[in-house]
Amino acid sequence: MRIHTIPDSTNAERVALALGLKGVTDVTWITHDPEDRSGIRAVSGQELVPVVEADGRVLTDSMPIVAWIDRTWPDPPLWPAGDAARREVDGFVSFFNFVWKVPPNAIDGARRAGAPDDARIPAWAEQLRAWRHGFEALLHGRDFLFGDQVGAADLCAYPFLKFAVPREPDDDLFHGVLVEHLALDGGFPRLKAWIRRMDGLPRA
Ligand SMILES: N[C@@H](CCC(=O)N[C@@H](CS)C(=O)NCC(=O)O)C(=O)O
Repeated sequence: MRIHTIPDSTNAERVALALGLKGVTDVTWITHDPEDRSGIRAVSGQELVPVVEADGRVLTDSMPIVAWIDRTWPDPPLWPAGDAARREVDGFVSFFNFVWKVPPNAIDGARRAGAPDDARIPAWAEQLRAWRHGFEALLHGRDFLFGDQVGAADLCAYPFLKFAVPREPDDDLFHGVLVEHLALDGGFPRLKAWIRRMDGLPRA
């Protein structure tokens, strides 16, 4: 399997974690220059990573890729058994991708557009801080977001939420937004412990 990425890609880390948990090691990572997407476009017809090439197929979009990994290597399962429980996890993934990501992307977009004084930034930042309570609540009485075993919801959220805990600085502007607005302010002990637990998982 070949996986196309860029340095420190959050969405590609979802895939690295899924493959690591499955024990899949036959993976070649191809890291592209973020400023030159021509190779990614040539392979997949679009510019975002991760892109997986496997069995003559080209797959894009990290969580559908994680679902494909789960179907291809069923153990350990990344989604719970039962339609209702699966749907709950899928609902979380949709929330995370289509709702939670909006504020950090909007703040990042405003900064890149040279509008760091955009009046909407404080509201987006406050929304990000408020959502920390929801993650803390999901971790009451269990080690992972939807149960005692790591699963798709954890892989989906962790590469972004990990910036709540100080780590090696990098110069990525989007990561900087997360560091600034997810800081745990000395609270959120379950969220902090979950990030440390996730830090220790294997990656392909
Ligand atoms: N929905 C896609 C989003 C992929 C995505 O945004 N990838 C980022 C890297 S983490 C990227 O390629 N960004 C390029 C850009 O914004 O120009 C997924 O989950 O894979």
